[in-house]
Amino acid sequence: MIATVPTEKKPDEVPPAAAVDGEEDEEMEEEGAPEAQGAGGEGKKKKKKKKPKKKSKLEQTEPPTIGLTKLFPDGNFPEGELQEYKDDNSYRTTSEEKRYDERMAMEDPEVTYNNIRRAAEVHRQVRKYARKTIRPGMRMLEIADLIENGVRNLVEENGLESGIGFPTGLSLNHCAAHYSPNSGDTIVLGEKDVLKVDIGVHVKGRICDSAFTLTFDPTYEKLLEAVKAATDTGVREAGIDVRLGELAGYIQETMESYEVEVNGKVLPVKPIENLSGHTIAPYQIHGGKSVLLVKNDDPTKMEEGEYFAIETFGSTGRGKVIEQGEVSHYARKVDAPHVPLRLTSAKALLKSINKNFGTLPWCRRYLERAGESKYLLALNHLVSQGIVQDYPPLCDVRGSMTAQFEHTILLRPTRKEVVSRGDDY
Ligand code: 57R
Ligand code: CO
Repeated sequence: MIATVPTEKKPDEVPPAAAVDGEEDEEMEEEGAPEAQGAGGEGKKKKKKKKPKKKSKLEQTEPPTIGLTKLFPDGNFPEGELQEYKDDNSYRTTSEEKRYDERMAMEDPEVTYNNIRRAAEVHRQVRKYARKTIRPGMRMLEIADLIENGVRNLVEENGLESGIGFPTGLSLNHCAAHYSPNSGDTIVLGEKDVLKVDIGVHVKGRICDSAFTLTFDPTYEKLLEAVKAATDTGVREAGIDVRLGELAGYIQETMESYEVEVNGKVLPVKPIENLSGHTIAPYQIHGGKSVLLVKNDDPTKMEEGEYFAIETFGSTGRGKVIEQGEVSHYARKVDAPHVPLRLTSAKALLKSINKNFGTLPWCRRYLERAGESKYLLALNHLVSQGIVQDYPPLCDVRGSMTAQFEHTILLRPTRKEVVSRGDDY
């Protein structure tokens, strides 16, 4: 079960092959030393039966359990889909200077693309298993566990060095983002549900943020198609010096060119106006720049070296979300104020948050997994003091349906790399 990435591979750029469908490499081994060659060829060497050399081909298991450093022993992880810059940045593809900059980047452990590529390969392998395993009738807690166990195994979770990038998003139907089950959650996935699966994987703080939508009946297929196309437009039109407000316009245009027929009623697909893609910084899921989904006059430009999460959300409702329901998602603010905490339990909880998560987002289940209990009072105190940000579920009107697709892209000096691209989306 190995995901292969569709990239226009230059022969010299073939990534190290991970185990592929187990066929034996017929590396032939000649048994024994060759005999002396007689003049007349007599004593010609009798060809002994070639014994195929057993080469151990490590294959990922189901459920996925093998750490990827075992599958990519030389530490080189598959490159993502490459897309060349357009217009007055197309020179970059062949620019000696830019290619030099990239070689330097690869040598610098802080910048090397192998961290995000390792995170992306974990993402591909875990979502491949999730897509074929998630079925109606499963509890949301069960679905969260199968995804998170896969991520922890394959990224070889190791404190803040490598692990889960943010809470597994499993938002349903009219809810578009920031829902994950809390302990005791009894919600069961239904036949008619539209499920957004948003998975985060990090290596040394480089977070691969990618999401897809699952449905189990055809009613909303067109909605998924619209959002997948809008995200692909965003990925294609993104590039160095591109203005965020303009990029939003291209996304909106694609999204609004679709409609969905639901029980005989034709509904327009609306981009959700108050959700967005975002830059990603080391250990920081939202790097400060937002890529909205409706045309606007934000002149902010995309810059070389930036990591972007290009994600779009489409809805059959108002195309606007509000905060609704019990909170599961939290993150310590990057620039949290250093206020004296009267509540000692809050001081202890903050210590645990800094140790286990730093500024990476987390949910209540991860806090409990880190050994915390009866923490809600202290947690709400940290939120009220502005030290921790809470992220309630974001939902459009009840009865509407929302979908999401998301990729992480790198604006490398020579070209754009869609690092989370797979053969699924
Ligand atoms: O990517 C606490 C998380 N993010 C997980 C992901 O867009 C994020 O609100 C943040 O766990 C915290 C949004 N945009 C406004 C700024 C206009 C949402 C929706 C997409 C999502 C989940 C996101 C958003 N904001 N930050 C990343
Ligand atoms: Co995101």
